[in-house]
Amino acid sequence: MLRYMTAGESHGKGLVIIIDGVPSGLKLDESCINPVLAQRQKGYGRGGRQGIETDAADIISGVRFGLTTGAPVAVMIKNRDFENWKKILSVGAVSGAISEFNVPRPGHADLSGGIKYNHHDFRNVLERASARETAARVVSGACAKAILREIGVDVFGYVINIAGVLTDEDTHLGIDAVKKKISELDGKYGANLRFPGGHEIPVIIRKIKAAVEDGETLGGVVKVITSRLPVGLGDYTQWDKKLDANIARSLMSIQAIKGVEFGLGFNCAGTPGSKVHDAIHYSAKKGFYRSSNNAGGIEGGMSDGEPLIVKAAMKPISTVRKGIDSVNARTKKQVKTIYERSDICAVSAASIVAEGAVAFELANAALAKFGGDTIGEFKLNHSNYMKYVKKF
Ligand code: EPS
Repeated sequence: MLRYMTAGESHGKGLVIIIDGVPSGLKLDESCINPVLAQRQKGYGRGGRQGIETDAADIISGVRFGLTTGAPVAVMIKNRDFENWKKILSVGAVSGAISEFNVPRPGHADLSGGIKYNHHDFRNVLERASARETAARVVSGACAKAILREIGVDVFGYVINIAGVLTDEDTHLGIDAVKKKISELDGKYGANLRFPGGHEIPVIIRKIKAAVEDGETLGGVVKVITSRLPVGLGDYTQWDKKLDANIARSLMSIQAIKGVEFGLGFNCAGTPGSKVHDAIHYSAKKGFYRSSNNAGGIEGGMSDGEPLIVKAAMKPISTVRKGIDSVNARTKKQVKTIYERSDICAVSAASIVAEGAVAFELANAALAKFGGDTIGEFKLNHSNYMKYVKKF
């Protein structure tokens, strides 16, 4: 079983992730992780913090001579901003007054977390709840993608909607064509939005600029797709083995995600059954296949052999410069929230995090199906299974 845990505060010394259950013999080094960390930092609309950080993975265990050993993989990412927060985030006791963060931001973990853990200084909550933690999470995604690559599976996350400006230009494109289009558009506009609709990018840039001026923040929708995903990952026989359930849980655990849908998703509810369900066909070359993919590649909690299609909606970031009504937890006075610094729009970053979350669940399901001690065993079992599927 593949699992991970993270630790670390947004402005503390750094972030740590331990990934357990990585098979031995997997090629893994910092060069598999750092490009993804860099991607996560990009995207028009990110705040001043990204100018301070240059996220870099430091692998501290589980890898020898560029190959995993089967032992837990531990990775550290330093927070460069810690230099500016040494006193406020000190592990040891400090002398002198430390200013408290007493006004909870609606939409953030501040108030519920403060009540739960008895912190009137919400700094103790927000530092851990912060989306800074997603830097550590993409490490597990990069590791999962390296596992999936061994059996030819690719996973890609991108953006299809920012603040209501959306595109469906990706709908009939495969993963490679979507990647190519995004790379061309990111090169052309330099906004790194990971958005595949050329006409809409200037509109989105204008919207983000307006949000900066208005002291607002913006949300959006990310989409994750796959290629060459084998049929039969996940399981219909028990609730906690269902692939869609596990992917939904992983996506919902990402900061600011408020909704997840597979394939036709919520639109299934108003469409008749004969139009929702993907008719089954067979050809000697392709085997069983579908002429549509409203299921988003998952039926009965298992991959059905079609590409996975899952979307996640991100709410606007809850640190809003124009302020929102709140209450000072010490004085109980009604006040506006206080603004330190924030991103305006981080949907493109969320698409990288979502890609990693989906990859993680797919790698976990693939290891459950094909065996997870060594990469050699994993690949052999996958290849035998694919021969069996072809003959079925
Ligand atoms: C975040 C607030 C901002 C974001 C941060 C998430 O940090 P700061 O308060 O330092 O400006 O930049 O995200 C990251 C640092 C990151 O690397 O993604 C929050 O409150 O969630």
